[in-house]
Amino acid sequence: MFLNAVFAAASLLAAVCHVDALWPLPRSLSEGTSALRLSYGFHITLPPDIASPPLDLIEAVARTQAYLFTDNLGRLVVGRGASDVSAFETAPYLPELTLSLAPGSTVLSITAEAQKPLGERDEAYTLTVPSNGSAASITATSTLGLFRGLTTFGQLWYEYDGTIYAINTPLEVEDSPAYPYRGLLLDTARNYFPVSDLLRQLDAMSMVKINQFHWHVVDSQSFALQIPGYEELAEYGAYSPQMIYSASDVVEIVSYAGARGIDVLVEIDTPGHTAAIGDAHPDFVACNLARPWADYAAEPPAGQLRMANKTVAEWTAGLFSAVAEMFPSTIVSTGGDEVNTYCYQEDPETQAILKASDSTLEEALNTFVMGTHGALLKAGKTPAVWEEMVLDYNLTLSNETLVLVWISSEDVQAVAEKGFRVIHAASNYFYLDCGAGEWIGDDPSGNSWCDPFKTWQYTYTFDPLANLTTEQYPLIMGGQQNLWTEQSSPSNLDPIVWPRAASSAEVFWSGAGGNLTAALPRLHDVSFRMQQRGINSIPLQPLWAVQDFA
Ligand code: CP6
Repeated sequence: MFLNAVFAAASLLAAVCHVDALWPLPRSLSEGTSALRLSYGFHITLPPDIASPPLDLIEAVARTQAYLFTDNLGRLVVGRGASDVSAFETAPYLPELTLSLAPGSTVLSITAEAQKPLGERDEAYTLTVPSNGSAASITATSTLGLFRGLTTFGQLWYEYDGTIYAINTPLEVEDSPAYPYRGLLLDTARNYFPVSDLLRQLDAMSMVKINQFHWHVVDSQSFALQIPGYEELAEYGAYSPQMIYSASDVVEIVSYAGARGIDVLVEIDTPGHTAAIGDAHPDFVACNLARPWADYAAEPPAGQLRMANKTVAEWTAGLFSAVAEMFPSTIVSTGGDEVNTYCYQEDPETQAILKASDSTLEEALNTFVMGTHGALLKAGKTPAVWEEMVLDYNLTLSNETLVLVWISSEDVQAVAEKGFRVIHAASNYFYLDCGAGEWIGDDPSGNSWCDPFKTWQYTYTFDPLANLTTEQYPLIMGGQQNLWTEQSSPSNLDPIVWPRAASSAEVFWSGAGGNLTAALPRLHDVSFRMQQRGINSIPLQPLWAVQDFA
């Protein structure tokens, strides 16, 4: 009786002081309460049966090993009451982590696995950490799975007074993502970000197993991408010659991403959001700098491609062929949000073309989109579009088209009813930014000072399958948080994104239904670990906060 009570109290304590920092939570996790120390000679062994392991796997192993000794995630745990250091002062030492691929696995690089089509990316792994000092192991059927396992392994370790230790062994993790697409959108057109800032975002993304960088690289404000054969666009449309992503920058970004299990989905938003194309090609753009701008565009400056013009449509298709060659991803976005029809009604040239061909604006849009999507399909790509392209217009889009829902998560149902695959990106859950409203003076009241900004807690409560039928579930590919950068620059990039963007990373890896109270200390640890690795992630609570609110 007495003993039972002691055991009950002990296990309750273990539950309350559950201090590991796994994020996102694995699909299946079983962990004990024994401490384990990392041996000073600890090493990670590559799969012995691979003759020449891919370079990106070798480098990932080296990074993981180095982080174990530099993350120093210790002060947090002590502050939480796990200050009985004797528990690990006598703990066994872990000498080794062995990686192995299941027999018969095809050995590709992490990069090649990450760049596969959605649904073919094998991210599953098993991680075992015994408590007695015998070797830990990660097994998988792909190098990408091994990489995800390394990320999880790296989250187990704390530091106290020079000792690196884990407190939750023996540990068994069996893991794979609930959704294949877990993304982050960054807009580099409203404000420019140096390449080093983007690489740092990729580091942070990989820490929480985000696997898709949606790069909204150009927009009406600036055209920052140098495209072979179309160099004039950045030459005239960028903010400055320094604020351009060169073709070699793109190679660097894409390869840095790939080595961290991230695919780069580039977006050239068309036919709206294209005023900057008019800097190089004034004739291609209607309503460029029209007044008042609010009649012609969602935000200034107005200007969108003369999509009804055959020359413009063919030129744009050619642009997508060139873009498709720059990016190894199988997905490319042609945008399609916020097309302003009034602009085309007011554009004499567009009206003359429509009249001469006896066609409607919608037909012209369909021809234009069939051109850009045709170029992508010919290059072996899957087109992605914003939701208006399927909800507001009757276009003959391929069934394979991926649809990004941004206006409201309530629109997901309608997109799914049309049979398209969906990526959740809606402003009512997934927007990281403080919007354009304040800048253009929409709401001087001060009430919505930071709309559509969402807290990590709110994003975390999202259910990706809400209001859908079971038949529609397979259409949900995952989702992403978005940073539009009208009011962000390198000065606030990390703090406005991290750790909030980790919120959807867990929703789409682990599935809906996570517990907010239990998530807070784990996410706080993620943020702290990010800071240790040079990402300026913000805190969620005082450094020494006691976590036992429950
Ligand atoms: N830019 C582009 C934007 C937005 C979109 N597309 C946007 C719209 C509404 C809000 C925030 C951002 N700034 N190209 C919508 C996909 Cl609230």
